[in-house]
Amino acid sequence: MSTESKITQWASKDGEFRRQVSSFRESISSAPDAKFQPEKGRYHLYVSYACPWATRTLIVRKLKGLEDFISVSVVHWHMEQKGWRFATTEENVPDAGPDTLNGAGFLREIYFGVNPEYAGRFTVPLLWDKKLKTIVNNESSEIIRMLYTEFDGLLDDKYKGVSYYPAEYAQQIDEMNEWIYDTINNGVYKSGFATTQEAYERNVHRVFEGLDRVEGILNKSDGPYLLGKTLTEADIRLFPTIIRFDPVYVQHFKCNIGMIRHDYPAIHKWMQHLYWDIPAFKDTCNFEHIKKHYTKSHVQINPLSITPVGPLPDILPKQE
Ligand SMILES: N[C@@H](CCC(=O)N[C@@H](CS)C(=O)NCC(=O)O)C(=O)O
Repeated sequence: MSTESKITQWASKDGEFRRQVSSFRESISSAPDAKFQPEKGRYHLYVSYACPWATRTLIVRKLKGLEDFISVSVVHWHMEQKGWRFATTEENVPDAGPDTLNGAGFLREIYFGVNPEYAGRFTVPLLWDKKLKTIVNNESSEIIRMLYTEFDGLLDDKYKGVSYYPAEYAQQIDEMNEWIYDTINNGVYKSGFATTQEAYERNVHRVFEGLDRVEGILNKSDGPYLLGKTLTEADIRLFPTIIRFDPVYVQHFKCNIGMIRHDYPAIHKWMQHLYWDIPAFKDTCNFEHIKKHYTKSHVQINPLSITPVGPLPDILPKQE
């Protein structure tokens, strides 16, 4: 992406949004000759609480007990023309702050610091190596998999050997990830960023076909998770989209054929269980950042940047 092109210009000329492939694809690995060895305090995650992809990495960091191992910087929820930026101390933005590691004002400075020719988008999450002062990886689906296993040699027994991608479910998880990513995780963006009626309609129907399919799976599952009794990556990857659905995607991305709370009882129950019963999901969810980011950053969709108040509450309490 040239620095001149508009950061908010998401859709291609045909009106369809196509997500760019991530550029930094190295791995933290416990293999003896690996460049990026697992070490306490060596790595840092740059995230946005608004971003569903970054939130996956925060969920897994907490589930795996890695909070003392991997530090985090949270960007300002407002993404402007130059992309994600860091809040200054004076601004006093709740749950966001300066980049104390690299002293960057904008996330793009970190990308350019590693590669002055970098031509991609300046996305979160970004996994940073403090030792070699470089980017390890900026693809959430790969970052979470490193966290499942590669730090196990350093972790307490409680966390060791706990993988959210166990071999016996790997094939099922991969299959689910594929269509859930296409129709739901990325589907809401394809609906919301479409710039033609046709592209929007094609994609919004696919979002709800995907939700119908998930609803069917949860109805048949002996629960409470997508694959039954075991919490897996499939749940972790779906949750950040579902928790944003009613508060943001219904109105902002025009995914308004139905709502989770009114039309998808099994998905609703699954979401409420994850949020209310497992701290890794609730503690990494920040509705203020979520709601303000989408509605105030995408000025092509919402030129006055007014954030809708409802639906209230952001998530309903569990019914006992
Ligand atoms: N494939 C990436 C996608 C990450 C992504 O698209 N992040 C968005 C925020 S939700 C971003 O940082 N966008 C900034 C931009 O595209 O300029 C991943 O899953 O890690």
